Amino acid sequence: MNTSTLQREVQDWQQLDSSHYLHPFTDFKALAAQGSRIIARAEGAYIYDGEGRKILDGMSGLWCCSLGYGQDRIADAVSEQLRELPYYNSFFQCAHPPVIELARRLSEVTPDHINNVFFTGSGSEANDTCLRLLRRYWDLCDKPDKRYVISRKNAYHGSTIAGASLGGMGFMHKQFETLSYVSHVDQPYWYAEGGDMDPAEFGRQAALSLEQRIAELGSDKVAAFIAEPVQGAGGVIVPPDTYWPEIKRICAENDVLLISDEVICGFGRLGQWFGAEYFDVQADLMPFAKAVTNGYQPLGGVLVGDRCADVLKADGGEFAHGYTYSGHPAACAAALATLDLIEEGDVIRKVREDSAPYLQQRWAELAEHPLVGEARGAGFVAALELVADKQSRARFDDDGSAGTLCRNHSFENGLVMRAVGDTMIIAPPLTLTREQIDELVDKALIALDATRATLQK
Ligand code: PXG
Repeated sequence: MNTSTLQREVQDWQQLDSSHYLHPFTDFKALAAQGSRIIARAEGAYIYDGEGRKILDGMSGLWCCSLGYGQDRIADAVSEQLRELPYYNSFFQCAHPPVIELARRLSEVTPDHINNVFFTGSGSEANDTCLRLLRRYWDLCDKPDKRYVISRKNAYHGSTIAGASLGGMGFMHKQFETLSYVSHVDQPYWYAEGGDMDPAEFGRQAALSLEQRIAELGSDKVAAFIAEPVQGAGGVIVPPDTYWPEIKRICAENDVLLISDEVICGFGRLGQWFGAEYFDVQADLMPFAKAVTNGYQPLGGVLVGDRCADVLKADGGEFAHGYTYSGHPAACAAALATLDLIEEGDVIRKVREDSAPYLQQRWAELAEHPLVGEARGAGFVAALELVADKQSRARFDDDGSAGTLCRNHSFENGLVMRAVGDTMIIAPPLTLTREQIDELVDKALIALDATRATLQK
């Protein structure tokens, strides 16, 4: 196909797109004026746009394609499963081999105290399921007053009513009625909120806001605390080392269940199977999604610790919850193939011992750039804070404009970086080679230089 035909095709796609397709988290009018980026295909760590440009995908799709694209084993597993048994449900005492096998495999890769799983179609549904599980669990424990779920400001837990209520995004809360029994406490975001405090002290203080809220509500009223091990969509916020040990203590002392939202951190992102393990946390519930199928099929779920599962399974009666696509055979087949690839490729150990330390070392070099106030990260996630003044950490006046500029320069220069306000974030495929890590950091640097040049105009 010659370029002019391709150009026309892209424009046609853009036209049809803005006429008929309501995108997620999108200003429809702005999109129609600008036209969407049409992504046509993908291979390895790269996506290709409608003009055939090759772009290193620093976000693994949307934090989900952790093994990169072109994984034929997953595609074949899905296709075979669709021919064998394309659908059957797990209601009415039915089950099928892929869902049972996946439940078994997940209990192998989770910490010892987690041996059960409830399947959903997404991370949001997984967090809805957490709320349903919590209520059932505490009712069965004869503690029906334990109703409150404490979460954190600037958390992201999905976009259903439950997910978005659990999340701590003010701009989302403005657009619907949040659940009355969700309460938000401080996040451990040292760079933005730590001021002159030292990070360790700040981490402790952020954790103590949970203790204080539990005291205000009464520990007999609090069901659980939910948190991402590292906040993802909020801007890759890596808590100070002091944070999680305090959280563990507070939950244990107050008999408050701990939910580790593993939708982003799960399946190797931090160089451990789960983010909770990276921080040495034993969670009671672990919602997951995304990388479990390498993004090849929509699948989520909640990994349920023995403490809850034992109660539900003993004399719990019917747990009146489930989705048509809970444990969809093709999605389970995709997950099984993904687990095979992770295990056979020794992916997580390689990330932990080799590629993550290299990525973090190279990423840290970006802190030298005049626009960068902080370069931070953990495992295979990382962030840059763009600031007007490094010394005072002063932001640019128009919050988000520098981030958007940098994101656009980055894309034009062949790298997907995401902007959260003026925080640039990456979560690239775990399979990046050292050469590709160099390419990523080099391209990020070019994007920073271009952003600075534009800002100075
Ligand atoms: N929990 C966490 C920690 C997430 O990151 C969800 C739950 C919800 O999952 P579903 O599958 O329902 O989307 C997520 C999703 C972003 C972005 O802009 C992040 C997510 C979704 C969409 C956009 O970084 N995370």
